[in-house]
Parts: sequence; C-alpha cells; structure tokens
Amino acid sequence: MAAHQSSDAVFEGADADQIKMMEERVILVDEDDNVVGAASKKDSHLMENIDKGMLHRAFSVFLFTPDGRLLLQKRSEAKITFPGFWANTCCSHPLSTPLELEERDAMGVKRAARRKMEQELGINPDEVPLSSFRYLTRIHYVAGCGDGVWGEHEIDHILVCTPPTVPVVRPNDNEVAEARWFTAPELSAFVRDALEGRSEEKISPWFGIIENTLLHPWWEALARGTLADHVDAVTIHRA
Ligand code: DMA
Ligand code: MN
Repeated sequence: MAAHQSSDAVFEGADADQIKMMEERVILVDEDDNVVGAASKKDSHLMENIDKGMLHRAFSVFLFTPDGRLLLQKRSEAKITFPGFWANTCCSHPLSTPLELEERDAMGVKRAARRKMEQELGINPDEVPLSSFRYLTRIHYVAGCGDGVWGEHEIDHILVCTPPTVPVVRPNDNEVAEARWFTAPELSAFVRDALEGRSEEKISPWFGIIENTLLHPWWEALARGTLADHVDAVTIHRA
C-alpha cells in the first residue's frame, strides 16, 4: 500500500493507484437508467450519497471459453470497495464520455468493458472484439461494503463475452489477486462453500445475486446455442 498525499479521511491507508481512479467520472442515472448527470467514482460510492439515492451505471462481463468455462477474478486487497471478494470476469463503470455514453447496441458499456479487461486482466482488446460481446439485461442493486463508508448502488449492464479463442490473461496485481476458470458445477460448489462458511472465500454481492438467479440458465443456453433468447433490452431486474 503506497502512502497518499491527500488529507481525505475516507482514503486513510488506501492504495495510491486506487485513490487516483476514484477521480473517474461515472454516469449517474435514475431508476429507469436514464442519464441524469455525472459524478466522481468517489462520490458515487460513498454510502453517505447512496443513502440519499445516488445511483450510477455499471457493467459486469462474463467471459466464457468455447468449451464453456467462465473466468472469475478475486479482487485485490488494494481495491477500496470489496477487497478480496470474488466476482465475475470484470466489473467497472462506463465513463461519462461521448463514446462510453452511447446506448445504441450497448456500445458504451462494451467499449468500457474492453478498456477494463485490458487494464485489470491484461487481455488484448483484439482478442475480445466488439462482436464477441452480447448485452443481456440490467440489474439494479444496492450493497454496502461492510465498512460503513463505501458501497455500491448501480444499474449493472450484463455483458456475455464469447471470443473465438481463449484469450491470454495477465492479471494486473493492483486490481486482481487471482484469475481462475470454472465449469458450471465447479462454480456452484465454490459459491455454496463460500456462502455456507465451508471456505474462507468471499463472494461479491452482485455476483452472488447473479450466480443465484440468472447465471446458470444463461450458461445452459450458451451451451445449447440459445443465449439470444435471453436478451432483454427492456427489463431492469431489482435485487
Ligand atoms: C464496479 O466494479 C462495478 C460493479 C458491477 C460492481 P469495480 O469496483 O471493480 O470497478 P473498478 O474496477 O472501476 O474499480
Ligand atoms: Mn460502482
């Protein structure tokens, strides 16, 4: 953990690179996912603002190999929100820029996904072309980190990524403690063991919600070649 110059008490003891990224401008939305403004990543993740209703746009990528394995990441201890928790392949926020605000064909979140898969996992964007992403649905959820300071309140745009070949993964250790491939039965056992206290692993709230509800039906549909039937541009699931 590097020392930080700021006197800001909420960043006491935090990682310098992660503090810097708290300046990013994320997209603020209303409960129907209409854009209403922008805010810093810091302000949008403070429970103080979330408790007043501040809500932002996020994305979650689920990257599957051609033989049906899913890539998960364990968040690094340097992350300010949910350090050390397991989550889907890559999660982050589209930024409040014209390219990442674009809603046609979910272009904004797909661009943001390729940007962050490179930054977090070292995946070359050429290995995950825009055509390898499919937008599925949106999930609105709120969750505190358990520290009383930080949390999430997001409308999370779900993207499934199915590149033609298995991409080379080189995790950035400031972001990712571990990257691991799972089959569906392996993941079910891993999550159950974690949630029922048979392992020390922690599961992030958004990934826990998705794993328990929508993920396995999508996984089965992917194997059958019917994932397109699960695309839902209208619904915002409320968790
Ligand atoms: C935020 O992810 C998005 C979701 C869906 C939780 P994150 O905390 O990993 O964002 P970042 O990588 O930008 O810190
Ligand atoms: Mn967020």
